[in-house]
This record gives sequence, structure tokens and C-alpha cells, in this order.
Amino acid sequence: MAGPGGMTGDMEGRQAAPDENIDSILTEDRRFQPPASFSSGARVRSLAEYQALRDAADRDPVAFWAGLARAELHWHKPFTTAFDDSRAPYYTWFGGGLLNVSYNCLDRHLAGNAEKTAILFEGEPGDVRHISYAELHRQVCRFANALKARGIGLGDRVVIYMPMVPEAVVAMLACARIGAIHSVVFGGFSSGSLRNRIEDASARAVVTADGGHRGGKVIELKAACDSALSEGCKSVETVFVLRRTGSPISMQPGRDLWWDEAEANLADQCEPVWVDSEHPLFLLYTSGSTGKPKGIQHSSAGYLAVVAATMKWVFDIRDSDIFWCTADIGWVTGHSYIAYGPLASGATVLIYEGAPTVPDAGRFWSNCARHRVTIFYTAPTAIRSLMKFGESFAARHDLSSLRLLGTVGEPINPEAWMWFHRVIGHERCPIVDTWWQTETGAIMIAPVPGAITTKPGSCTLPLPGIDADIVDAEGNSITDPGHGGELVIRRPWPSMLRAVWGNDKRYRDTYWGKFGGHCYIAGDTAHRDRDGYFWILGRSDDVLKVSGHRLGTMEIESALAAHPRVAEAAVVGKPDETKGETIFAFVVPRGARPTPEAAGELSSELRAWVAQQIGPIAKPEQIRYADSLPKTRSGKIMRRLLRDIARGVPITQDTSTLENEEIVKQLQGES
Ligand code: 7RM
Repeated sequence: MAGPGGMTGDMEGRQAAPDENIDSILTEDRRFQPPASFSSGARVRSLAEYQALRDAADRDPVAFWAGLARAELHWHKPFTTAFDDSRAPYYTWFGGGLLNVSYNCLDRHLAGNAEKTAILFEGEPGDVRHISYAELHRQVCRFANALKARGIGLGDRVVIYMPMVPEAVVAMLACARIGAIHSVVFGGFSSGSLRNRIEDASARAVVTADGGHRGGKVIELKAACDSALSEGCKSVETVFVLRRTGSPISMQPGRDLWWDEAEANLADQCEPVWVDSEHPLFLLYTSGSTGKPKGIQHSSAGYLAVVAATMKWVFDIRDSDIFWCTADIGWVTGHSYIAYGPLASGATVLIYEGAPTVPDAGRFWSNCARHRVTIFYTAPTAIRSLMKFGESFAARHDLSSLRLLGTVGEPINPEAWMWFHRVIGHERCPIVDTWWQTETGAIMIAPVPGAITTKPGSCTLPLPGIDADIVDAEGNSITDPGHGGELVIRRPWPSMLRAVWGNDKRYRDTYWGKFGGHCYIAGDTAHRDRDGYFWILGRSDDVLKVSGHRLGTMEIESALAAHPRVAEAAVVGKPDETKGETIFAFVVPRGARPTPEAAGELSSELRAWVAQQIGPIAKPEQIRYADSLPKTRSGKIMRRLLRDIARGVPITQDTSTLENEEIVKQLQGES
């Protein structure tokens, strides 16, 4: 599968040997200039214009961001202190200012654009709805009033566990309207994961649905919610339940309320609560290198300002665009580029409920054609899996409305990039490969499409104001082409995370704990090429990206270890052509190692167990059993050895210190 540049998907994978990557990057010589027709009408039209923006930001970053925040947002009261680093790394932005995020996403568009479609919805079964800004405003106000009627107010946490329907966005904006803090939990997470998140945030309310449509099946959200709430979760007073699938569910009197009944007779006007710039807009739990996901806390003003700016810089958003981001609302991509970015921009956003392969592998292209999508933003894993079905599915649909394509979530291998470019973009649409994280809030490194020449597999250059760098172990900048290091951002920016909910130390240590502070550590490794372009190699910590979903190896290990038949477990990622990575688990069983026949059965049981503990996305693809795990003298699991074993490549580590070398054979499945 090597492309003309000789680069394979594998080499792009996490923690591939640095020299393999260097070779591949140095030999990828394809270049794609912004089409003149695109540049001429773009918001940023040339390299010079991009450079001027960057220079202005570098000369005086605080003044740059302050100007941007004034331009992008409606302020109820202007801010007085653009940036405060006196409590570093607990930085604050736009102090003294008051605003409301839902006002910025709705009310300010009503004067000129009330009847413009805000949300264009298509359910998996094919039901379509057009919701105007005026109608969305009414829905948000009504639901905000329903939250208030149940005592929810400023600073209260509300967990949203919903299918991909417009009401998920309505619930988010309703929280923002009254200053409640939402925490959206991905609908693919299990009741156990939901419970942990409810408890960590002490949520007062949960918003869910009877179910959702996905992959031709009904996802039973309310049932999962009931099971989560059956233990602990004492903070939850109300569960709002949207009718979506009509599936039979049970309602607990006093606690559970149907969405429509909760808002019956309530006004469709609701005064926005003006909050401080730094008031938390949301928490979003994400995996790190410990067993416990962290509640990433975002601000109101700084977050929205940069998200709105990136809609212009990266997506070149215009009034006539139909913008479609295929992410789930439960991930940060859905927060920033389904809900807040498009709506703050007054754009029309398509929300699609279901799977890409229902009724067939042409569903994405059919959606693009029927809704005249102009900007299409998706994940490399989705592109790779649709590529496998061939070109005929895309050929059957009219993709002429598309003008810009984007990717996010993991490195894209040049082969998939080229397919996206040719088969979907008809060699006409620039591709923006966008690097960012839950923690960064908005896109940080990506081509500005009218200005930057792209190279397949590179996210190119940092956006204006973003001081991205690659450093060695001492924090020194690495500029030599082909030398990898830690990806960092050298100064704070407004949409950065503000906290890890309830854990200031984890925030400080994880993100700012090295290189003398003031330097944000992303947890990724990267290289720069001769042109200064960034090439992301993968994570430098124990975080996996499986089909674009972020998971921690430790989380999966602790789920496995909680099973009565498991004594110990180690999980590593194995590069995969379609999914990016798959989960490979090494398990030390309690008692004797299972016979080959019994192993199959135990593995099915463990996979089901992990699905129940975390969610189906966390199921190990492969499980191997051994009498013990390989450890260093200090007792650390030798993960690099396990990764080599999972890949099936020759072992390069010294295994002579292992107490029992026979273990390696067991782990390799040979004895
Ligand atoms: C937006 C999102 C973050 C991690 C990040 C990287 C990886 C994201 C790209 C990428 C290569 C990209 N948030 N990542 N985008 N790697 N190229 N364009 O995905 O918090 O879920 O994950 O995803 O490893 O650290 S996330």
C-alpha cells in the first residue's frame, strides 16, 4: 500500500521507530497548492496574508487575542483584563467581561438571519428536519425554562447522554443559557462509564432519550441510564427523557420526566444569564494515562472566541455554506464543530444521527449530495473504512457542492488523503488536516486553505497566535528536519482547558509540569520537515486512538482486572490499516492458563465484560494469556516489548532480565 511517496499507513502509527518516520516524511514530495478559484474568494487569500496574521499575533499575543475576542463575540459587558498569568498555570482570559454563549450562538443571529436554517437534521431512518435560528432559539429557551423549573441554575452540572439529534445541541445551549455546566457523555459509553462521570461531576440532572438509531439498531440509552443510576449517583434529582425511538422504557416517578411534558406550558423566551468570561461552559471527560478519565473544563469566552475564529481561518465559513462534521456530539469535535463553532458563526450545520454504512456505504455521499453539503469534516478512520468499499459508492452521488474537506482525530496516511482528495474532492477541494485535542478546545495546527500548500499526511503549520513547537527531553526546540520530539505549545491561548475537574494537581502536572512551566505539553510526538511543516506521529503516553475514539490503556486494564477470572492485564495498541489502532490485551488469569478451547470462551466473556464496563469501543480485538507479564526490575510492565509482540515484529529489547523467559513465548502465542 505504499503511495508514490513510499509512505505507508503503518509508519504513521503510534510510536513507530523514529527513523522509519523520518525517511517517509522526507520522501513524501507531493504538494497541493490552494486552487486559485478557492484562494481568490477565501477569507485568508495568500501565504502573505496568513503570515501577516501570524506576525501580528507573535508581536503582541495578548493584544491579538483581545482584538479577536472583541470581534468574534457579543459582550454584555466588555472585559478589562485580557490575560492574567499571576496564578500560572491557572491562566485566565478576558477578565471582567460578561457574556452568554447561547446568546452568541442564537440571539445575535435573529436580527438578520432568524429564518435561516441553523440545524439541518437527518435521522438514520431518513427523517429530515430543518430548524431555523428562530425555532432553535425558542427550543433552547423552552428547555432552559424546563431546567430552571427543576431547580437547575448557575454552576450546576448537567450530564447529557443523547443520540445524535438536534435536542442534544438544544440541551447544551439550554445549559449555557442559564449558566449550568454540561458534561456530554458519548452515547456509546456503557452505564458504568456514565455512572463514573455523573459521580465525578455530582450532576444534578441527566438528559437522555428513550433510544437512538445507529447501525440499523436501537441504542437503549434510557436503560443504560437507569442502570447507571441504580447505584450511587445520589446527586441526580431529575432525568429528562426525549422521545426518539418510541422504545418501551421505564420511568421512575418523581425523578424521570418526558422532555415534552417537562416543557409543556413553559415560555419560549428565557433571559440569558450573563456569566463571567471564565465561567465553565462544559466539562468533557477524556482518557489520559491513568485509569480514571479526567473532566476537562473549558471556559465560556476564550473557548468560544477561538472556536469561532477557527471556523473562519480553517473552514473559511460563509453564509451560504452547509457545514457537516461527522463526529459524535459526545467528543470535543462535536462540541466545537457541530454545536458551538457553526452556531456562533451563524452557519447551517448538518447533523446526521446514524452510521456511515446504513443503508449502504454510500450514506455519507448521499447525505452530501441531497443536502448540498459544502464543507465536509470527518475522521481518517471513516475515510479508510469507506475506501474499502471502492469508488462506486461515491460515484453514484453528486458531490459537486463540496468545496472544502477536513480530517481530524489521528494522523491520516497519504493513501487515504489521496483517495479523499480524488474520489470525494474530485481534485478540486483543499483538504484541511486539523490537529487539536479535547484540551485545546479548538484547532491548533492546520492549513489555512486559501493560503497554505498542503502535503498528504501533514497538518502543516500552526494557526495565528499558536506557538507550537517540538522539543527534546530538556525542552529545547528541535528544528532539524526529521528529528522527533514532544509536541508543545509555548504560550497559553484563550481556548485552552482551564482545569481538570476536581483535580488541580493533575491539571498542573500533566499539562504544565515539565520544561519550567508556561509550556503546554500535548502528549503527542511530532517531527517537522524542511519547510517547518508538522507531522504528528502519535501519542507519547498511554493513550490510544481506536477508530478515532480516545481511550486510555490503563482504563481498559483496570476494567479487565476487575473481572473475577483476571489477575493482571496489560493493554497496548496494535497498528491497524483501517482503525488506526486496535486494542491488544495480555492477560494473566487467576489460576491456570486456559486451554486453547477454553481461551476462546474466556476471551468472549472478557470482551463482553469490557463492553459493559466501558463501552463496545473499548473491547480488545485480541487477547493472549500468560502466567505472568514481563516487567523491569523496578516492576514496570515492559510495554515496548508487548507492543512488539502485538505487532508480531522481532523483539529488540533485552529480555535476559526476565525471571521467566518462557513467558515471552506464551505472550507470542507459541506455548
Ligand atoms: C480533536 C481530537 C486528541 C489526540 C491528539 C492526537 C490525535 C487529533 C490529529 C491527531 C494526527 C491530526 N481530540 N489527533 N487530530 N493526530 N493528526 N490531525 O481528536 O482529545 O479526542 O484526541 O488525537 O494524538 O493528541 S481528542
